[in-house]
Amino acid sequence: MDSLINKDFFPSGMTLDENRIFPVLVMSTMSSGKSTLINAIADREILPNRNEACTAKVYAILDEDENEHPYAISVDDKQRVRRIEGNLREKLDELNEREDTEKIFIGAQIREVINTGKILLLIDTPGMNNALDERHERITEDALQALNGGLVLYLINATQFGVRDDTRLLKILQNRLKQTGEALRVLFVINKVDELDPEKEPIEDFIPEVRSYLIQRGFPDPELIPISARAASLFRKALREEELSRAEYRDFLGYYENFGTKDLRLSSYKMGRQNAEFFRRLQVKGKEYRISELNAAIENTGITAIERYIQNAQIQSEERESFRIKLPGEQRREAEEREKEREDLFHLFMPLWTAKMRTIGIFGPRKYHAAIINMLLRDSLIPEDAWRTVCRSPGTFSSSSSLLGIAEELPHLELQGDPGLDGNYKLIDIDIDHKGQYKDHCRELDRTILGNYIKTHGYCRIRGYFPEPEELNLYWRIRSCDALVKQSQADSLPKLWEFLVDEKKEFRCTDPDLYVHVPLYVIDLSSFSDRDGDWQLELLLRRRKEWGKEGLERCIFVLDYCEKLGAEGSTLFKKMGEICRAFSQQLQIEHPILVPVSSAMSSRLWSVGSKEFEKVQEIAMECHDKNLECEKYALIDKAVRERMESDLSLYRRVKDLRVEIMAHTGAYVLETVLRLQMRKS
Ligand SMILES: Nc1nc2c(ncn2[C@@H]2O[C@H](COP(=O)(O)OP(=O)(O)OP(=O)(O)O)[C@@H](O)[C@H]2O)c(=O)[nH]1
Ligand SMILES: [Mg+2]
Repeated sequence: MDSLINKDFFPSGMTLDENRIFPVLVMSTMSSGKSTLINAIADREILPNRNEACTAKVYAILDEDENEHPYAISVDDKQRVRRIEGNLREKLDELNEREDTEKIFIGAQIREVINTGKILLLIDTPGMNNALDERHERITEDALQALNGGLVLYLINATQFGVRDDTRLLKILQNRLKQTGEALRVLFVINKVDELDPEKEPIEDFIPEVRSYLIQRGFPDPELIPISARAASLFRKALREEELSRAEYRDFLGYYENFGTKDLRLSSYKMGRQNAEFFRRLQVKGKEYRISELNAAIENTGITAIERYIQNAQIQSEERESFRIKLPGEQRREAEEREKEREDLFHLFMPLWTAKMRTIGIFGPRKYHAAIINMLLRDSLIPEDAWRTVCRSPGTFSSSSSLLGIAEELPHLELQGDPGLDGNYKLIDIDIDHKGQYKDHCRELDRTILGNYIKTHGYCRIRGYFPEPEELNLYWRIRSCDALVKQSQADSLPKLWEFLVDEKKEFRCTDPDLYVHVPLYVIDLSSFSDRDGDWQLELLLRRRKEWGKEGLERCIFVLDYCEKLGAEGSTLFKKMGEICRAFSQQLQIEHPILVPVSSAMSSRLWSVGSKEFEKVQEIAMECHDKNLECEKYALIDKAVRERMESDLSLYRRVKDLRVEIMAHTGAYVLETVLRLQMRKS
């Protein structure tokens, strides 16, 4: 079924999912105690109630389970909304009088009612008295028309039973029920029962009388509960330790006499489908008992309290969200805050590959970028040894430059890598589910087996399912793909991958940065100043020719193998200086982005489970001995550094030793820089 209340009951400026609302509308003739009853249920004096035509507008109280501080939102006749806080009682009295007020929404906790999938909306209406104000009838009728389902509490004033206005109002209710059918239920509440004179009009006579009156008016099986809303509201006020006025105190005493100590137990008179004959007498071993008396006795045994308790526990075990009325501005603000929070958390818990990213190309003279890729993937899935095995096995070795591509078929994630000067290898096809189990080709695959697979099968597709934030299919395809040249006309990268994988073809690749948005160039920092360094520079100069100066300036230079440097912190500092000089003198690049890392350490850390304290501690000691604090020496501009600092402080909130060391390996710095570069590209 659709929503129980029409959307147009709410002004357009207010966001409430009407499908989540369970409406309970209270209606009656004038001064029957509707507002008093609602105040008693809400356990606070929030609605205006007086002994004269009082409620003039529709009041709707939204039960916000977590909200201890009521607030209101007024809607005027032009559907403008305004939030009201502070002394609500006074302000609501004022709004009640104003001509242009149309409806008032109140957000307040109704303690004894627990919201489930639907949220209670208690609606107070103006009491009908045609002689006084015809508008009241129309307002009430409109509110009733908004209900497609839910519950109507129809109050019958015991002191004015059967007046003409009641007949009219019952007719209106009945017309609506004909339209809604079963979805809308009605409970008849006989109020002011305390005013009945027990001598002249005993309650057990009065209730059947009301019942037959309702049956005559076309309600064939009415459910009835007699109450005293005023007594309830005064007892609750006393419990809240609020000051009672003199009149209230007088009534309080009288009510207490009746309800507190003696035997006026109205709850035992509730008349529903099951106990319609509560006034009937039963025989137990020849002695007569009234059903209502037995009900009262049952109530007193405490069993019903347990039942209510069980019911509440059952309801509370359901998953519930808190609910609040929102106005447009607040909504926007909140959405922004939420987005910000989400983004922060995202940073904290999501590895880079789930971020919205573009193609990252990994370049550099070294063949073994596995550790760097593991670092970015926050995993150790790609076995370093496996790469070495593959690359070194004769016959699969090619002298051509080829491209290592790690791609995910979702459009926002691609990783490509250049394995260096040589390397012609493919990986296997494995499915991994989020529990780390490998399906399809190979079940309990460990990293060595993965290596062997790479050797024999020639290519690999690893598909992982990751549970958060939504299920992701992550595909990596790692294979030789010189094909990019031949297939550069191919309209989409995924198609190209498909082609390559299916054909198992090998092509030469001359333009590996074809699809790269953010180039990541890996330098071996530990050997940069010896002969190897000259060779590395030589390669960089070649890149400069291919990519131009801007190409290199776009690059993030990952200075790897920091763990191999000397233990003194100044060593890294000195090395950074050397690199900067070389960049400026030989490549004419003044402000390169330089991120020192230790991919080996980071990769090792990712391979250690977060619960393997001993291993983590071992790595921590090693980092400490090596004085490894890569994050301190990154050469990045000020804004990036600030972002990095705030990211790091966020990471450090998770007081986990692993996180702390991971920061020292430069992993998070690299992620931050990458994210910012990706946003720019
Ligand atoms: N004796 C007695 N008086 C009650 C009871 N409930 C409410 N009253 C009194 O009845 C008067 C009207 O109560 P309201 O709660 O304003 O009634 P209402 O139905 O909201 O009135 P309108 O909004 O004008 O239709 C007040 O003086 C209440 O104190 C009750 O259970 N017993
Ligand atoms: Mg009222």
